[in-house]
Amino acid sequence: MAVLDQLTSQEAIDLENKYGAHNYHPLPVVLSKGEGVYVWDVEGKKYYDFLSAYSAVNQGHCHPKIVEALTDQASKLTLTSRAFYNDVLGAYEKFITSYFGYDRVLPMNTGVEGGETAVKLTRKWAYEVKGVPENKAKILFVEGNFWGRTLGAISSSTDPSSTKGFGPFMPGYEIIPYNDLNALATALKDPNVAGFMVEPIQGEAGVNVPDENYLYDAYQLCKEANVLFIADEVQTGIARTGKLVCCDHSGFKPDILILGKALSGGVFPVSAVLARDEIMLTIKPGEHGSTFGGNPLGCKVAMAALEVVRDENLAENAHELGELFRSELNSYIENSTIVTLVRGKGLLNAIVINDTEDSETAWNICMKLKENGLLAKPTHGNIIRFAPPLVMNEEQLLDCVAIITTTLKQFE
Ligand code: IF1
Repeated sequence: MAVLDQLTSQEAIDLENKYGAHNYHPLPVVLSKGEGVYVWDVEGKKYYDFLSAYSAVNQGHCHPKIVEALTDQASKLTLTSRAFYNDVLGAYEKFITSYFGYDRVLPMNTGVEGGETAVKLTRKWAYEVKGVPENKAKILFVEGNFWGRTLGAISSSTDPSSTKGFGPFMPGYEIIPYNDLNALATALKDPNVAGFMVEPIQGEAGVNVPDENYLYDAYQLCKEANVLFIADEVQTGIARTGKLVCCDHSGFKPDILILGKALSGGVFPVSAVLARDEIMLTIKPGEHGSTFGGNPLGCKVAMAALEVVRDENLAENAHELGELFRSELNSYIENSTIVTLVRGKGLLNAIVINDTEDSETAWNICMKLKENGLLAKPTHGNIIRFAPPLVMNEEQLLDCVAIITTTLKQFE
């Protein structure tokens, strides 16, 4: 069979099993086309995408404006490296710093590179501005965090599936409980603490939404301790939770803002770290970067992706449809024996199945959802994350609610 022939689903799965690393356990569906809120498998079956590539396609699959930006630039200039200037990066930097309200941006590619960049900036700032003794800077992380798969990222993880077998780990990290201001206040007593990195809502941990006042009060505690508040908005940013970034719900601007995923609408890997001059200018020429960081292709795609968010009012849409989704699911939960709660903000939501973490129930529900035309995947055993593209309309959302509740009924 020539690999380029149209594969059946099973043939595609067999190829991955035979030739690829087994670092994922995907739902058995093989996608070949995406458009807006829909994806199609190789046999032509149509699905609602309720994962959005982990919130990377907030603007919908293959958004024409973003794809056009990609194809236009792709035939002009894709990559110069930062050894030379190009005619796109500066314009992008002006655009994105104005869009989010920061002095400067350091462009990278993946979300975890954004996190690594934020950690390096925080340490540099600690030594050059705060006056922490060399190599003594500490960064606080919270239990249940997830910011990627590099050794720097997993060194802060409390999840054995992220850490087991990958030691030894990065020093200078301290883990405190999430949503616990007393624990943060105690940890901030250490003068060597330089930063506090946190997801405004913990995605991978199961869409954990902290108390309403947590983020703002945490930010104030950091300010009083001269510690940088680092918001990992790789998953919660770009309108996903009903505001441009999730911290906007709490009315403060993080000292360092990390963006990724939907920054490019899922068309090209683009991440960004935004900060004020005092922090960003601690990194000098030759001290940090990446081959593709700030490439003209990614910059054009990101500008188009951000224009779509603004022009199509995706944050407002996510807010309204999120309210509707949780209201509909809460009505269902009143008479459910298997679903204990629905939680989230905007269109980042999850339901908790009242079963043990290692139960097959959530997986089996997702397999049945797939049969019924909706794709979602469990996170941590008994939690199912629901995160459709933010371009969804009310009729489509209610159609999805019907699919979800009809499917759940089969497990009651
Ligand atoms: C996988 C999880 C989600 C992230 C936050 C940084 C990153 C991520 C809050 C790193 C990435 C991805 C990674 C992907 C699956 C997905 C994921 F389940 F792993 F945790 F979304 F919840 N900060 N999350 O969520 O960004 O380097 O991947 O671009 O590794 O399986 P990245």
